[in-house]
Amino acid sequence: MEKQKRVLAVHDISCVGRCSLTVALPIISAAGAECSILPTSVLSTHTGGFTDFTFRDLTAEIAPITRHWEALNLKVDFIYTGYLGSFEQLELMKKLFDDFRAKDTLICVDPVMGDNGSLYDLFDETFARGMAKLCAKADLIMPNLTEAAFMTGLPYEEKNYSEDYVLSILDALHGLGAGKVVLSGISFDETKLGAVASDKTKGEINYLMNERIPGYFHGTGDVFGSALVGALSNDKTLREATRIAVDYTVACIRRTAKAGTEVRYGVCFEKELPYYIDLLK
Ligand code: PXL
Repeated sequence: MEKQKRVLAVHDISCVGRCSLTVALPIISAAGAECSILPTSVLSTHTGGFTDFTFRDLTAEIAPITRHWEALNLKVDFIYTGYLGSFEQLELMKKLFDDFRAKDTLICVDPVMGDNGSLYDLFDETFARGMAKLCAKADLIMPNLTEAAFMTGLPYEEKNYSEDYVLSILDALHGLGAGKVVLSGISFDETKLGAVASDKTKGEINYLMNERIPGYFHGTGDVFGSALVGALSNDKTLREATRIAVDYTVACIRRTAKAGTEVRYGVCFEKELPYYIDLLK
């Protein structure tokens, strides 16, 4: 029997709205990995499209929780961070990486901060610079184009950009420090959308595209990131894992568009889990 991998997912709990931990746990579990969690905050809903949401910061819990794990001599194969709510949490993540990085641990940072050219509520440009410093300590980062632009200081281009533009962003992202970059939200023509996976250690850049389904769908970044980490935990290469994450995310979006559900409640990823598991075979 091969050893089951352990992924530590560090995100908020948005109780309603299908993002962060309510997405990471089921998807990473479906991939067959053990998904341990470190919740960074608890919100009644996520912050996109809802007003009057509650927000309970859990920063004070992080050090005691991780101290207990250290006493257990806990080992993790992947650390996967997403939504972080404060500078203090960025600092605590740097310590977490130092404390739990073993020889084969892959540190994956999704610098969740924005989409479509703007930052989510509660974030600003100073935070983006702080997040860029956290990315320096990661093996793999997975920003979308908006987050990439805010972290590198390069302009955000909405459409009609060239491959040179994407290559310059990738270059700047690698410059932050990570050897592996998966940049999502890439589109060279109106009908296709996908991601580019760049593995500097191998000198490989691959574009993984699929159909663009018109509209904006909330929480897709977390579906994508979780599916990517889940696939990597199945020993897929970065290129294969990105292909799987793109195809699964598009299937979830297609199902949501057909169902016509309110997009702020997230994508219908659950019924596409069998498809994800098939992709992993
Ligand atoms: O899906 C990203 C995300 C995660 N967590 C919270 C959010 C968002 C995006 O809006 O608000 C709390």
